[in-house]
Amino acid sequence: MGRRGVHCIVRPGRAVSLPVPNRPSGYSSRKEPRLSDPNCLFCRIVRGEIPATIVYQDDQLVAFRDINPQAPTHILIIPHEHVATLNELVPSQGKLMGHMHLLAQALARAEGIAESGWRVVINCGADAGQSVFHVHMHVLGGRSFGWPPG
Ligand code: DGP
Repeated sequence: MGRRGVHCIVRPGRAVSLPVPNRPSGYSSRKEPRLSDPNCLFCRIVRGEIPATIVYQDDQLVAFRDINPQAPTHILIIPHEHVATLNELVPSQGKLMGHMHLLAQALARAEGIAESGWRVVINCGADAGQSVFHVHMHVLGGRSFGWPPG
């Protein structure tokens, strides 16, 4: 049990080796991420200032149920550190993004949707409908989804 009675459903800190892709053009050159933004809603959830139904947390990530679920399972995974959008991601955060995907997989299993199918969505910017500017991964499942997305 962790902070506020949270259950860890996956074991944090497992070593993962991911292939390192060639650096694509347009990669951000910003080196140091900003750790926390006092006015950011999701930073405030990380700090425990705003309540949320947290299903997992470790020293890098928090996962909690979306306040406006679009499917029977709708969980948001966020990093502790403040990254506004995928456009601001820097190479040193690549492992963190891998960690987010592995947590999504573990949550899908825990929610019983791994076999029926599930979806990961990261909205980036206005045209994608991003409304909270702290990178977050939607983990959705428990119903059929259409394609292409609306
Ligand atoms: P996006 O549109 O990709 O930026 O998704 C933001 C999501 O965040 C949206 O599905 C609703 C959710 N959300 C916004 N405010 C809160 C909150 O205070 N608590 C929780 N649990 N979810 C929130």
